Amino acid sequence: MEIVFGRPKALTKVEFHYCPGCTHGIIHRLVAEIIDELAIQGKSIGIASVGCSVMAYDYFAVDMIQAAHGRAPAVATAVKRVHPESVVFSYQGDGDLAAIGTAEIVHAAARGENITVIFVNNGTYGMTSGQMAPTTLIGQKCTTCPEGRDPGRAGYPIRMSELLATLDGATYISRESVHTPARINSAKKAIRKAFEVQLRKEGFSLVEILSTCPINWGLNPVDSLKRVEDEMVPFYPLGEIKKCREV
Ligand SMILES: Cc1ncc(C[n+]2csc(CCOP(=O)(O)OP(=O)(O)O)c2C)c(N)n1
Ligand code: SF4
Repeated sequence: MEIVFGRPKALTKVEFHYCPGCTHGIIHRLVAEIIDELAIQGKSIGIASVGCSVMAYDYFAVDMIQAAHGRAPAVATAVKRVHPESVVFSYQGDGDLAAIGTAEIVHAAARGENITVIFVNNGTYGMTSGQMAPTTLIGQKCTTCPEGRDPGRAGYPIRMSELLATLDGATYISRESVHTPARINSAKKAIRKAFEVQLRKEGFSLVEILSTCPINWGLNPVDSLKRVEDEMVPFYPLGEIKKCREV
């Protein structure tokens, strides 16, 4: 019998540690499928950040480096400049990329570094137990804002993708989600485009993916997917924000 669905070659056999209902695992799989389809496993180098995905270095069957909080785009810059024929991607949460790593991501995009960023936005600091992130929605409860995020005290959530899209150095930016099968397919297409931009040496590409954190949101996996649709998507609209050249 022909096997039509299997584990991507670009994923190791290590079992994910993610909580039930966490969509980090789906996103890992999509990245790995694209690495397989583009046949770039041998020349891919991933930069894991901090946060729940810190152990991405155990999961992707490619060369991996782990960067301190927020510094993944700077590390990716160095790796790509030293090894321009490699395919370099960072995998970063919103606490990592949009808080302590704001400077690194903004300047990597502004410089038009030929790297690909996978930005996983779950609106919270997942690993450290659900503190407020720059992306936490107004009114969203978290351990450091138990009454819900109050803009008078904590300001407003940042739409990182729109912000980065204003930079001339950014070539391709899309916001995706993985809360339905159709959205998973769309996210996969965007990840492919982002890697293709890098392969064509056309500059900085980033795919933001709205993701769940059931354990810290205090919701079951099904209600977490519903929350993405009902609460996150209205504030973080899906689709390509900066289109690349179509080939
Ligand atoms: C310099 C530094 N500051 C703080 C931390 C603690 N820390 C580890 S993970 C994390 C939150 C990460 O959240 P996010 O990037 O949103 O990823 P998630 O866990 O939600 O996937 C923090 C604050 C750290 N590791 N390094
Ligand atoms: S804490 Fe949240 S982001 Fe981390 S693995 Fe669990 S559900 Fe996923």
